[in-house]
Amino acid sequence: MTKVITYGTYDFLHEGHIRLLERAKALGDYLIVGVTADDFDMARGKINVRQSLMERVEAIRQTGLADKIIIEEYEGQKIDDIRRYEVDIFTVGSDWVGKFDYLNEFCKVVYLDRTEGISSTEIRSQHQSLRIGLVGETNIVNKFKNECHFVNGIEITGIYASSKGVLDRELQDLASKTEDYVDLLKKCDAVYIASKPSEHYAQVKTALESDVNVLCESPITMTVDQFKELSDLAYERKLVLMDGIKTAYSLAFNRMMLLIKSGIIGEILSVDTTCTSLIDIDEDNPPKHLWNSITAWGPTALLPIFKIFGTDYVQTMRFSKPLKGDDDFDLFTKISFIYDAGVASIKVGQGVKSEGEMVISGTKGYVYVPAPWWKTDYFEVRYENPSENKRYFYQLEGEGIRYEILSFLNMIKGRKSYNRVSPEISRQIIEIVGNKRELQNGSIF
Ligand code: C2G
Repeated sequence: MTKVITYGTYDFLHEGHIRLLERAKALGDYLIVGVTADDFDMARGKINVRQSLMERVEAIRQTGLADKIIIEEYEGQKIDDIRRYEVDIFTVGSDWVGKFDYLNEFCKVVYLDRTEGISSTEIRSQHQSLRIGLVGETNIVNKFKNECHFVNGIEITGIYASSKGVLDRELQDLASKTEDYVDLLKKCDAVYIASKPSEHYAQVKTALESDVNVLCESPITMTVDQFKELSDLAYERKLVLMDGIKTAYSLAFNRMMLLIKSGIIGEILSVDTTCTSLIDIDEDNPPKHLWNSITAWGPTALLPIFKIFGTDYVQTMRFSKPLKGDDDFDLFTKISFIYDAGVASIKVGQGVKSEGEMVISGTKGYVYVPAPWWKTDYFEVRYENPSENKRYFYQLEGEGIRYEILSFLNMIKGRKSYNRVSPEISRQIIEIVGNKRELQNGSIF
């Protein structure tokens, strides 16, 4: 007798799950189905599981496909189960390719093709998965795809990318199945756009016109007028247009914001943020229109400033230096903001390196967030007397992307309170990032 085992959460059991169970059963004579316990899902970082363990087990039982149902409660249990039940084949969907190869030591491992875009019925019915399409060709798309696996109720339908170079195998395979952008939109309820900033406007517009919700890497557009047009369009069509700044969804960042608003460092007088990265720049072939210092880092660096002081600054002073041989590529920018209540500054570089920290200074103490502050799980509140200093640590799951995806999902379901970047902040980010005067060598404006 060939024994097969498979595992899953099986939240609101759907056709994709059932097809997988049928094919798993067909691999042998006896099927064991492991259903994840709530605690185990929490420990493995899976969020948004809506049904209780009992409901999920009952749904599996009703399919009549499982000869035995077990509960998966701990990391490493799969090895124990395979041994205990003398399993011959372990199987799971192709979204896990490679992840369970280590079980080959104990039994045969088979990855079965997932059922993509499981249903064409509207996600507005509460339990339907959200079918999401990816757009873009930067590494962040790989990260985003990986994070989608942790958010229950999300299905990746496909990816549209102008080049496939940096995409991982799974995405390259998906990309080769997508004919064009409009074709992708037809199969989606939502898209995540991480293409070049110059392409955002047209892509967001086409998506909204196709009744598809949009999460777009910040800046959403390069001009305030375009942003207004797209916001109005989203509003008219009752769609979500969300600004993708992952730091806004990090737990530590949000807790820190609440703490300083509660007065823990007194009145705030200054906020200073630095975000830089070194990239390979081919001087013979300048990276025209790619993410430069202000487009790649500006939105993140500006976020805490606008959240703390608002967007009503009195004056700015800016120093920008372009890449040699490409006046369009902003290599380094420093901007100072003067507010009635205090001052702030951002320092961003793409091809320049500095200490990526954030310091928020107040009348009673200061907050120090070490580099890289934009994906922090840790910060310190420091006082004159160091014995009063406090350290805070919050687990950061997936650089904030996981919670960004969950917020997007909740906003689509009509829960506006999940938005962490107000339209006013998005608008003001575009105002700053899109303010592209002729960049002369080291211009000040
Ligand atoms: N699945 C599928 N098609 C879908 C959705 C899911 O074939 N459209 C498969 C998954 O690949 C998995 C099973 O159905 O094999 C259960 O999916 P989930 O409930 O999402 O569980 P998952 O998080 O994949 O857990 O220890 C847990 C297991 O590792 C898998």
